[in-house]
Amino acid sequence: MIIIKLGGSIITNKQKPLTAKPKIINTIVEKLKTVDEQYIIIHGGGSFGHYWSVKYNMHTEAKNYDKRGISVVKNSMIELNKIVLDVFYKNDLFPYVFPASNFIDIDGKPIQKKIIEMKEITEAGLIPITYGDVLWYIDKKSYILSGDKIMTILAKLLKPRLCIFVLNENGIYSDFNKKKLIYNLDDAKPDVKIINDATGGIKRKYEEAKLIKELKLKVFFTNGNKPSRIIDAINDVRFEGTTFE
Ligand code: IP8
Repeated sequence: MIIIKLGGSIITNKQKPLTAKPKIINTIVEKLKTVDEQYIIIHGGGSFGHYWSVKYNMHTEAKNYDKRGISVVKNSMIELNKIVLDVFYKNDLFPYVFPASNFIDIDGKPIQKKIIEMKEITEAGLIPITYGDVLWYIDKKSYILSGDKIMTILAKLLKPRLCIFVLNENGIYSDFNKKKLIYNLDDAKPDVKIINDATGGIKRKYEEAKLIKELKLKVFFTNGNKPSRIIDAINDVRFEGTTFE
């Protein structure tokens, strides 16, 4: 099986609050129709969840955040998730929404049997779709759980053949300003200094990818604006993007 994370910057316009990119989502999903393997989708928050979490100063650390902030972040993620779900459904791919609160306990620990349930859902021909969200925590606190972190949580238990981060960039760069692409992350130093959202942007993705690699799993970073690259990664064809294995 494969786990694919659709980054918030590819499915939304990060410069415009609360603006999705349905056309791009659709071109990606059209390509995914050709995939003959089970997969799970995770998506990020982009100009929905991140827009509000930055406004209400909400982070990955569990705290007593503003009630209005908690509500509005959660609502906005439902809104974005619905857009994603509809695109899958309209393409005759059958999404099965699986919010993170289904498989993460109040103490932040993954609930194994619920994660295994996701695998069973894929086996029945449905596509579990989950997303970064605000989660409730002990002592009446809450925190932002990044979709990147969800990737590691699911990968640990499900041991997918591939973990693919779909970005609005070609992959991970050794120099972000010059967009110098790293093809193989094993022998290069990435430029991941830029942190432009509530959960750590590209730095967070890199940190999670390192953890996934330690599990002896294969990670790809690729550009969702060229969805055929996702398919190349799946088919193990030489592709434009970053590999970490
Ligand atoms: O975009 C965080 O998910 P990410 C989503 O995967 C929220 O980091 C609620 C900001």
